[in-house]
Amino acid sequence: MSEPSAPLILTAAICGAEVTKAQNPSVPYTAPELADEAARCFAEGARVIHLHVRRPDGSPTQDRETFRAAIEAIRDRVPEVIVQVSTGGAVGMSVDERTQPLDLDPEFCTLSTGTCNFGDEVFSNPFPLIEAIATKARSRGVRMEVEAFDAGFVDNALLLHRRGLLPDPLHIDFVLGVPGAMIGTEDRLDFLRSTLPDGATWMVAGVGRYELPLARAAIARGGHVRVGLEDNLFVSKGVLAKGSWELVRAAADLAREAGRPLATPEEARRILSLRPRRG
Ligand code: KMH
Ligand code: ZN
Repeated sequence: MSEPSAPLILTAAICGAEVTKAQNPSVPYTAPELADEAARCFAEGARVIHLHVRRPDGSPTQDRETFRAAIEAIRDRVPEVIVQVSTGGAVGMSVDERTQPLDLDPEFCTLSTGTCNFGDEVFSNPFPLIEAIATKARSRGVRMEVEAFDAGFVDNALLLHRRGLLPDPLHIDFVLGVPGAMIGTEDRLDFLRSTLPDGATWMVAGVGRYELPLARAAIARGGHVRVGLEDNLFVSKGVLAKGSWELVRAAADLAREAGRPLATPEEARRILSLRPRRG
């Protein structure tokens, strides 16, 4: 478990699958827009870009070639940044659709380890689907970040870990505040942290109004933090963020206040146990 003074890894969730330009014009859709936003977030201190991609009309896709174009554009602008591809995609996508970006041998991906309500829909992750995604990621040497939207997701991740499908050390993102799943209060965070084995690393992604309060709580407890328009469109009540970079800046300000240095890209790769990039 990391110390409250340990380097802090900030992840920027710049796009997501659900938020739209109609809600916030700064949501990026195209490869150049994604690369511009990634560069701005990196400049503010983000070391990981959690990546979804869109069709030109903004609809979510997990298309391999769309991911390839986005990753290449991001790499051209910010070669040092860690790109984490989503295998969650959008509600209703098949496992074959969701795992397409793994064919590109990314260094990092997500793995949602349970099923929950997601607004008025259901984010469905039955065990055979979770195991199929984990098996494909493992076979290609892609490091996985567990996305835990609820307490049972953590228990499922521990089960997969015991079965050898999730390698050591576990790295878990507590995604709290999704309508229909666990809320983003500090008592929930403290309970979830208490369930982790020694050596696991953890972070929070607070959804909506929970984003910055949970970031502050995680920073104080030695955890890592994800912010960005995927999770929250506003920098303060009623004020749209000008981009994910503004939310990264707010999280970096919280880190400075708390005396947490921001991780360099090298430190972030070491803390996250990432393998060296293959080009
Ligand atoms: N869009 C959500 C339904 C992930 O990226 O791995 C799932 C999600 C998780 O965003
Ligand atoms: Zn996502």
